[in-house]
Amino acid sequence: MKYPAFILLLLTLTSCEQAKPVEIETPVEEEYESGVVYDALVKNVISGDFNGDGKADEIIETLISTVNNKSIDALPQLEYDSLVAIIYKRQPVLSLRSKDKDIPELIVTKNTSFGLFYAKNEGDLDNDGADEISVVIDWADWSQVNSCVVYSLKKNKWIVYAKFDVREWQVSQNSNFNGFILKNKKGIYEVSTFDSEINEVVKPLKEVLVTASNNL
Ligand SMILES: [Ca+2]
Ligand SMILES: [Ca+2]
Repeated sequence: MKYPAFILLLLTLTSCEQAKPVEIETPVEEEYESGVVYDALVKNVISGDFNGDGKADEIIETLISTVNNKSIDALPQLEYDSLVAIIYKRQPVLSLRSKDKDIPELIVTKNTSFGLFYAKNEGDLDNDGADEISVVIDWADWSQVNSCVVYSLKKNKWIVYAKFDVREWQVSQNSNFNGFILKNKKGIYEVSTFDSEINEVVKPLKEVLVTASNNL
């Protein structure tokens, strides 16, 4: 069978496009002053099957300045106030990225943060074959008041699956801390959250699920 030339061209272009590897745009690292001691900002790498295709995925935390589009990977050894000032100056975007083209970038926040305070693959909380991921942001602030947000990838889009109040000391002051979301003896998922009136409280996960309308 003979195809007209333009169809052959179209077929060639289409197959070229499919074969093209998907590359994540990697921002350039910040340049750091010589003679100044820097501490690395440790980036979380979270493994799991987040799109439910049966293959393991890796999601990598990124913190990129919107001022110069460079990755913030270290901070100088200065007082905390000065570090907060640097972050305010850099105006970073915190996101989670994967090399898998089926997993879109998850923008965690465009507000001032040092990255993630906490991240965990929570397993498949809603039994749809794909893992959920929980994160707590390391805000550039002076407060222990925070929230844990659970994300789920649905139809190629990240949605907020659950959200609840936490205090950072729940993690930092507990050497045995093994997660905000745990199964109880009956196999029901429960969250360790924080209520301003009754302090730390354990409640069923279903009570902190975010409804679809809140995701619009
Ligand atoms: Ca996968
Ligand atoms: Ca799931």
